[in-house]
Amino acid sequence: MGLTDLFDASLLGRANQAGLECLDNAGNHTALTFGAVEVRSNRLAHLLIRRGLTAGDRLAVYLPNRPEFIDLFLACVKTGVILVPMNVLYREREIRHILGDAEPKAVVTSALLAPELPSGTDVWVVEAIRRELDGEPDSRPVGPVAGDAPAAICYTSGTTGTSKGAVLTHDNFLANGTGLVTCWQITSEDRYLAVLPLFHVHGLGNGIHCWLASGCHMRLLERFDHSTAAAQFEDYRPTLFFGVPTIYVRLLDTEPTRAQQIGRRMRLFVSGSAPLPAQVLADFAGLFGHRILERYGMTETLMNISNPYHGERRAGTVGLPLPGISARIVDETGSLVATGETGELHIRGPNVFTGYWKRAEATNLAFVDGFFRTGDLAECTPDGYYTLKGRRSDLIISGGFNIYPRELEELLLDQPGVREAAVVGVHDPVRGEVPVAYLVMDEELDVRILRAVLKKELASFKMPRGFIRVDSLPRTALGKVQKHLLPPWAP
Ligand code: MCA
Ligand code: AMP
Repeated sequence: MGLTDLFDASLLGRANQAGLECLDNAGNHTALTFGAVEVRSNRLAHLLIRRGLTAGDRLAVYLPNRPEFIDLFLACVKTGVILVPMNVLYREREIRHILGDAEPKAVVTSALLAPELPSGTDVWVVEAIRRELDGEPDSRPVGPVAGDAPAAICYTSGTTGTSKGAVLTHDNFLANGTGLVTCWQITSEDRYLAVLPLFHVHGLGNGIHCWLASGCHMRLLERFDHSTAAAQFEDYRPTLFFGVPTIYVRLLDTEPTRAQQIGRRMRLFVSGSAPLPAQVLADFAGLFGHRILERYGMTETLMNISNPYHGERRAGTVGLPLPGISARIVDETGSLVATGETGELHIRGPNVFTGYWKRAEATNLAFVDGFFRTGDLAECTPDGYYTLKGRRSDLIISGGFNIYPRELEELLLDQPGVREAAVVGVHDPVRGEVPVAYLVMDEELDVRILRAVLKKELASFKMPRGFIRVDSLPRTALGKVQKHLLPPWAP
């Protein structure tokens, strides 16, 4: 069973029902029935075939949240073409890596973003494609796609500093979508306010799949904007919302009477992608009258562990394994730890990816006894609640976006005058963490020049907030940098 079989309950079964509303930053508004979503993606699927794409080919997307992103995702699902989503904040260096690795036939983007793409890329601009689509048939293009066929390659920054493509199948997304719809009790009565970017699995794997699997209504915003967020809630009157902790911190600015009114209409707020501080959970409950449901996932595995819909949503924990998912915690030797002790979290289940694109060795290392090694440290209580206790590898999560210090350190070392570099995550009340760079220099540190160079090379969320010159980096006898001994940084 491919994903269309799951989505048909909405695309065909609710064809005449309002399904989607998209609002972009310029105020443009598109409202579509599920039937219209079906037809638009069928036409695009025919266009992909006419342009020579077949099952197994890759097609990259470099678009913000807009209806064409959904058309493209569904056209890929229907033809077996593998979607390769790219973060719109990535700059040429980051994009070049993904394109070189995934080797897509083309990149679909907008007229505005097209200049960001490396020269020599086959670029399809949605504004130009639009006219061609009118001539394509409305019907479904080809036969069914197998469940074990890849649906998407999602790039995730590895510990090596280069990002690796996680190959996620139709079955992976299906297991994730059906599990969440069941556990979070999402129905066609829900109204889902979607603000997360569709180029990451939180917005795509959870948001789009819960929408189409349940047949609820979705309002898709181009992006979350904290200055208009409360007004969006008031205007749309959602019952369902998925966010990262930064978004919930931003929502704490809502005026109390407005927050209570919004809360009265809501059914469920879910948080994930980064730790939700217990204080934010408590403050949000006081303001909106809702206890946020926190869950845990990864690009490679989609969702794994979630606090319950009914039952206790325990602060600081990510809850209990989702249906069909096995979790275990092991020590350095691979033995199971005793209850309450910390070790590495391993996950097994139908949600877990098949491996990294063209990286057999990395794939091999990622699995042990059929379990995926998450790299996250965790402990479990006797009643089965998991708490994340940090990571085995270096990772900074800023506003829900991942930053691997190693990538920044390698880039900094390429800059003239930089002899040594160490990047650390520093606590930030809104973004959770922000990166700060410590540099051993052979010459004067000119932060302005450094920033200007990095701006061209890095997505904006990866830009270090501070650049600090030090005489040397603290190291162990074996030469490993002791990041915790670096001098503190204050903004
Ligand atoms: C942020 N920016 C964006 C977007 N989001 N630009 C274009 N499109 C976006 N969608 C840029 C802004 O232009 C600005 O850049 C900077 O980021 C900060 O934006 P600001 O307006 O100050 O936003 P904020 O109020 O701080 O909120 C940021 C945010 C954003 C909306 C929370 O960080 C975000 O969308 N995070 C979600 C990331 C996500 O979906 N992660 C899931 C990964 P400049 O600095 O140049 O001005 S999947 C995952 O982790 C696993 C599987 C899991 O468990 O879910
Ligand atoms: P990504 O590789 O972008 O999918 O990011 C996955 C990582 O995000 C996980 O390995 C965790 O470290 C982190 N993460 C996701 N959800 C949570 C959560 N609820 N609490 C803490 N960390 C989380």
